[in-house]
Amino acid sequence: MKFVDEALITVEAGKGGAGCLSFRREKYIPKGGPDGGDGGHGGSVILMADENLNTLIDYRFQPRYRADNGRPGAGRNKTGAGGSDLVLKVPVGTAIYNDETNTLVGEVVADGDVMTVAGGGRGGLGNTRFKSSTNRAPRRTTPGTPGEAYKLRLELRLLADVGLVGLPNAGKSTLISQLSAAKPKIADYPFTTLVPQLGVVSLAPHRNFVIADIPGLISGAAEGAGLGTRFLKHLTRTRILLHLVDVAPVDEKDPVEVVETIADELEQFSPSLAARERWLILNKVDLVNADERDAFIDALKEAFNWPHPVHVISGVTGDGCELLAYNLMTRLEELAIERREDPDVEAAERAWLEQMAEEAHERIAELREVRRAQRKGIDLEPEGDDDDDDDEHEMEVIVVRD
Ligand SMILES: Nc1nc2c(ncn2[C@@H]2O[C@H](COP(=O)(O)OP(=O)(O)OP(=O)(O)O)[C@@H](O)[C@H]2O)c(=O)[nH]1
Ligand SMILES: [Mg+2]
Repeated sequence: MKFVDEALITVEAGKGGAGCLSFRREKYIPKGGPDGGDGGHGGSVILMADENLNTLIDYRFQPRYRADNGRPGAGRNKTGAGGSDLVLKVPVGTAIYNDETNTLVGEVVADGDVMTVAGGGRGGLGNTRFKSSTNRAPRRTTPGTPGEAYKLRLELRLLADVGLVGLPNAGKSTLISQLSAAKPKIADYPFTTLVPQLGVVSLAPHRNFVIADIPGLISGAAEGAGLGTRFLKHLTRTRILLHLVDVAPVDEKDPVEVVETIADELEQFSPSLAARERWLILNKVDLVNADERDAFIDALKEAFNWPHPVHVISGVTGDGCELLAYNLMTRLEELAIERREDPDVEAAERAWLEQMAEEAHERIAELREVRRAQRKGIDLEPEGDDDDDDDEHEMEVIVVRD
């Protein structure tokens, strides 16, 4: 199924039903009092997180949603039936923005989380409500109030503990397939991975974490080169990033420079994401001659002078991968304990996550504007067409093989 991580939808809650104007009319009771019931409440539109979903594709096909109206009240003081709520299932990790004000409405981050995004209108009052000692035959009723209506932007940001970054071909997908049961496509050309993939790394019962593989970044990614940086938003919920680098690339590029390039792209996308704990993974060591390996790696480590852990692995042979998984698990557990034990750490982490989400959201909105402007310049769009969400564009990748 196609991976879609943004969708623009309109939601409209149901109107409240009108209050009823009615008087008792019964045999032998010539002047019965008022008996008009209230209208029913309108149905609300509710989003619910469902762990079985991992794409927002359905919302591209069907962008408009309306909940039922409440039914009008009736005589004999009968309240109208309430309109049913409309429950829309979305993937876990969906953030909801009001598209007009560009503000975050909320997010659903655990299976079954619900959020009312448009509240149903209130039912009107029937004339019974207006009965008083001075007015025994009120003819007054109120109509129901309208339901709330909004234009919402849904943004999926996947939930993972560890995220992979690196150039295309660095071996990200190979590593995730080595560590987890995920079976991503692996090939010796750039942009093999077109959409994010998640893998669960299991060390023991209750000791597992989720790792996210995203499309590779290239120089200029922040301006949209290659697949661009938009998939980086899927790393904004992670705790640790792994920066993979091929230590023996066919083009013989300097690994230190390559890593700096990617770090610059990260920085341009979101400074707070770039400042996240990022481990350096020197990959493809199997390609270095066994007798030169130690000296080569030592020299590289010195050149990098990395502030966080450095691991030397081969995603293909599996060398160093088990230790990497173990150290990641241990570090994630350590971070979780720190958050649990110190409310300040927890608050700082929450602020950090929010900041990353905000920067990602802003950056992607800017890129969307750039794309829209580019398209407007290239082909003439019909007036008023603001259907800006055809990310299908971005899935078209030209692979250059030499
Ligand atoms: N010799 C060797 N080759 C590797 C290693 N890891 C990955 N490769 C090869 O490198 C190529 C690219 O690997 P991928 O895992 O597809 O790389 P990627 O980073 O996911 O690339 P994109 O999806 O294009 O961003 C493939 O031909 C892999 O077989 C390794 O540790 N050693
Ligand atoms: Mg890949």
